[in-house]
Amino acid sequence: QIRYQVYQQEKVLMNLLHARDVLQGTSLYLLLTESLCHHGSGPAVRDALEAGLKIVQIREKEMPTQELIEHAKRVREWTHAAGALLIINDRPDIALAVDADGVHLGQDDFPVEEARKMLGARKLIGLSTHNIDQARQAVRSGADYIGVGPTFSTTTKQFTEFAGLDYIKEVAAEITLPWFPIGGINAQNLNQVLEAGATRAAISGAICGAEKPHEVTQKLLEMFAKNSSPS
Ligand code: 3NM
Repeated sequence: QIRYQVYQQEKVLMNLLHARDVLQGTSLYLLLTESLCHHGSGPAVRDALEAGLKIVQIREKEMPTQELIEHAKRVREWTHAAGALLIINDRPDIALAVDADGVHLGQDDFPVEEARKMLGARKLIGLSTHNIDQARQAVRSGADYIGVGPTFSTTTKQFTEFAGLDYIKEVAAEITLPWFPIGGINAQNLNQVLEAGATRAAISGAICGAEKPHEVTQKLLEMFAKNSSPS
């Protein structure tokens, strides 16, 4: 019995180390949304994983819960097979149900501290931030990574104000958690994001909506590799 418990604890620790290692070492983060995908979200995410993507967030604001669970289970199989992390937007309960690696929260969702009570140390918690005060607060709250945006204008989410490249520069100067610029980023403007001091980015429309998600993912990964490794 004791040996089994030790084994279970080791497994949890290994998963935790693995998830944090993958997060630390990854540059490109995909937000997967069915309605944005040119050929459906299944082909888009499989294509991107095949090209080397290592983190996928399922972001489905309107999908009914049972459908979302079934969808997340399929993406969980594909991400496992690719050694990639799976994050669920907004829903710690679904992250637990499908054994995802973590949850991504917005400023008005579950507070990080409350989500941590549900998920424990085992799961990653990401938080969207839109200014440096929110970024500092995210660090204090115990988030594992932060989103930093919106960088450029985007139709994927409605915003009235843009944090822009200046916010990236502020974060680059002081935040040591893994952080991902987000909002309207694509292969045409990624270099501006990298020049502002980022080593990572989170992207939805430019990959999901691409005619060839594999090609775009490969191109983005090459651009990151030419820049520098995530630190
Ligand atoms: N969050 P795309 S910007 C979901 O700034 C989301 O927190 C943002 O999609 C933030 O790559 C954004 O298609 C949209 O612009 C990201």
